[in-house]
This record gives sequence, C-alpha cells and structure tokens, in this order.
Amino acid sequence: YEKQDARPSKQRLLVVANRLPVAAFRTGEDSWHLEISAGGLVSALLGVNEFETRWIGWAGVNVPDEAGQKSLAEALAEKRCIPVFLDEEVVHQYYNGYCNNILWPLFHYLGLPQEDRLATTRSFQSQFAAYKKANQMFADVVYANYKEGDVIWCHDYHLMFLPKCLKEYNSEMKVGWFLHTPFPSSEIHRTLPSRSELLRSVLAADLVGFHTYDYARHFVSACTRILGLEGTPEGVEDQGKLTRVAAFPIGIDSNRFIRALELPEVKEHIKELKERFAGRKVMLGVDRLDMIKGIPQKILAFEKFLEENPVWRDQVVLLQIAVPTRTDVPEYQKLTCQVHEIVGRINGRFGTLTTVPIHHLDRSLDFHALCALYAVTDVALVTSLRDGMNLVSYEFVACQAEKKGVLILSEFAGAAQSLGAGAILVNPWNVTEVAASIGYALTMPADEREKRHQHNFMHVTTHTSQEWAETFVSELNDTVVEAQLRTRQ
Ligand code: ADQ
Repeated sequence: YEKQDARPSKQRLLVVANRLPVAAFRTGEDSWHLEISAGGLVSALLGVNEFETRWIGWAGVNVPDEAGQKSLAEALAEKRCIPVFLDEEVVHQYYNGYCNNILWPLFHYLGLPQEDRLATTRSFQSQFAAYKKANQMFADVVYANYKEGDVIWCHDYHLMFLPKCLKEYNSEMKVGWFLHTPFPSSEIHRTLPSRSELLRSVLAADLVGFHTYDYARHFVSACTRILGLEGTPEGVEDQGKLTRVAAFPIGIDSNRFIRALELPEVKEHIKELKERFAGRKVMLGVDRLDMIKGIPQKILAFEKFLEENPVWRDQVVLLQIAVPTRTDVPEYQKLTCQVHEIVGRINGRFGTLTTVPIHHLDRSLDFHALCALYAVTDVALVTSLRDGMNLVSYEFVACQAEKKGVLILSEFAGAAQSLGAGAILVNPWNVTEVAASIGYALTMPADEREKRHQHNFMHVTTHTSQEWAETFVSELNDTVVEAQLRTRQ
C-alpha cells in the first residue's frame, strides 16, 4: 500500500477495520517503530490497484498524550494509515469484551457467556455501550477524512454499528460492510440481547457481504424473522430502501506463494525439512490458537489414528503450528493448557527415545518458513469447528503444485464450499471419521491426489484476493448508482 500509484483521478477507497495493517511501538517521546502485520485482509487489498486506498483503524497501542497522538498520526500517514485512538477502558470493554467475548463466540455457534447471569447482563450492557462508543469514534475519524465520491468499506464484526453512524453523518456516503466470520443461523443471532439494533445498523450500509451464500441467507433470515422486514433475492427491503446482500468469497494472493517457492532461501528450507522428516509422511496444522479452530479435536483424531494403526506410528508426523492469540483471556489460556496436555500424553504414549509423533509449536512462522512447510506436507488438516472461510487451506493448495498433497477440511469452514470437491470433507466433532480420513489421505493413490489437487489449485489460483476486493468495490459502486436511479424514477 505504500507503493500505490496515487494519481488524483483514482477513486479513493477508505478501508475501515478494527486494526490497522501496521502495529505501532513507541520508541521515544515522539518516535515510533511501525511493523507491518500482513494478515489476509492486507494481502487481499495490496493487489487492488484500481483505487487509492487509505486505511482507518486502531494501531493496537494506547496513546494517552496529544503529542504522541500527533506524532503517531504523522508516522502512519506515510503508510497511508489513519489512526483511531481508543483508550484502555474502551479497548477492554469494546474489543476484549463485546467483540471477542460476545460476538466472536456467538457467530461461531459457541453461544453467549453463561457464567453468572446477572453479572453477565450488567457487563453486557456496559460492553455494548463501549462497542457503540468505539464505533462512533471510528465514524468520527472516517467523517473527518471523507471526501465526496470516496468509497467506504467497513470490515468485520467489530464494526457492525459503523454503517449507521456514517449514514447519519451523510446519507450520500457509499458504505459497504463485509463480515469475515460466519453469520450464524437466525436462531443463534436471536439470543443476542442487542440483536435488532445491530441488524438495523448493518442494514444502513448500501452493500453487505459475506464469504458464503449460507451466511448471507442466515443474515437475510435474521432480518425477516427478527425485524419483520422483507427478504428479496437482492437483499433486504425496508420501506422501499433496499440493502443489497450477497456472497463474496475471499481468496489469497496465490502468486505470492507460488513465487516464494522459487526463492533459494525457501528451496534450502524445503531441502532441510525433507531431510529432517525423511521416511515419514508429514501432516500439517496451521492455526491461530483459538477454540473455533478445533485443535484439540484434531489432535485427538490423530491419536485415534495412531491407536488403530500401529504400523503408522513411526511413519507419520503431525506438525501443529499454533499462533497464540488473545493470550490475556482465561478461556484461551485454558485452551493452551488443554492442547499441551493432550500433545504431551500422545507423545508420551507413542514416542520413542528418538522421535515423537507430534511437534507442536506455540508460535507464528515467518512467510518463507510457512511456504516451505506447506510445500513438504503430505496431508493438511483443517478441522475448524466453524470458520468464516479459512485461508490456510488455500495457502496449502497454492504450495502443492509439486507434491499434490491431500487436504482434510472441516465441512464447517467456508472453504468447504469452494474446495469441497478436491478436499476430504469431515465433521471435526466426529473423531472416528477424522481418524479414518487420515488413513485414507495417507494412502490415497497418486491419480486421485492429482485430480483432487487440480480441482483445488484451479480454484485457488483463479479466485484471488484481488478479484475478491475488486468485485466487492465495483458491486458497491453499482449498487449506489442503481439506488440513485430508483429514487429518481
Ligand atoms: P483467521 O481466523 O485468522 O481469519 P485464516 O483465514 O485461516 O483465519 O487466516 C489466518 C492467517 O494467519 C493465514 O494467512 C495464515 O497463514 C496465518 N497464520 C495462521 N497461523 C499461523 C502461524 N502459526 N504462523 C504464521 N502464520 C499463521 C479470519 C476468519 C477466517 C477468514 C479470514 C479472512 O476467522 O475464517 O478466512 O478472517 O476473511
């Protein structure tokens, strides 16, 4: 995004997300170290050249003093980023509380927190108030930087209140909102105390996007059943105003992965890994350490496979790379302990003096190391209990042109709808089924692997992140034009 051509003739795209694509670290009174955090959204939008992009979001750091805010804003401006300053209390209530403790689990079918009902209700109210306040703060920054004709693209469950705030400022703004998580069945959304207010706020957008048709359908059902509005094939209608709702499945920058495999450094790494695991099939899991990723279930299925197939015990290794996230949340700490306990038990049970069946790392890998790992893998295991899309499955496929390994994929990941014909789909809750699929994947004949891989590779290389972003933004532009024409008629 730094190198983008900034000709004034280009339409400006304001991308608003909870986090900026750079993390800021204070190194002095008014000096900052900025680190690019290349997540899926960043790489998706990096390739979009049609627009002049600006990012608006939180820099992940508390900056209480005005001088600090000013110097950080200046440093970020060079990266085309505009900061939203949230204080610690708002972050605690809005981000840790309402976003990560309420919306995230609910949207992944894990329900609302159930501890002490009264306490939950009280904290629920204050967390929702903080959520609205934070969304209003994002809206203020967007509004302060808005120029007529700009397209505003709001991202994810953190900012469901933003479309409404923006349209209250200026109903002419072109506002799109995209959800990266699943949108759950309306019966799940119905349990949320602020269910109606959130739906109405999202409906203020001109275009609402989801990864899959099912999520879009759930959203429309929630609007019809909870708000009593009319659902149409185009979206949701409220007193003559149509909010367009559609599926826009995200992809990856597949060429970035394919090109990386040609680098000498990555080739060297691949060679080392092949030597290290010679004589054994490599199975791989790469996930954020989150309950939605189904890591314990995956490892238990692997244990069952080893239990039932003694001949494989010294012929296969599972590499599970799990990046810790939200480490200050007790539930995530419990999950880490649980995973360590299961891995320890299995390695104790099936390991030898020289080898263990599971290598578990609690850390992130750099891009080149990740590409090398994807390339040497025989079987990738993605067993999310729910996942909006899951980009790891796409990244694995992009790196498998040579090996043509097998992807075992949860039917509850959005990616199952696009890679379903090439992957082995599983119900991650069914440990017996996953264990059997591991056996099937490890012994799959080469011609079947080739056929499955070709199907997935074709999809991953043609449905890229760039195409995703361009389709969404051009649909948003068209939607606004159509709405204007309708009002004039
Ligand atoms: P995530 O839940 O973060 O994203 P995912 O789509 O798999 O899940 O993306 C994770 C990204 O982080 C991938 O690019 C992956 O390479 C990287 N990553 C994960 N573990 C890593 C590790 N140990 N080391 C290095 N990199 C690692 C959310 C939704 C998804 C949705 C995306 C995009 O939950 O369902 O697909 O947004 O919309």
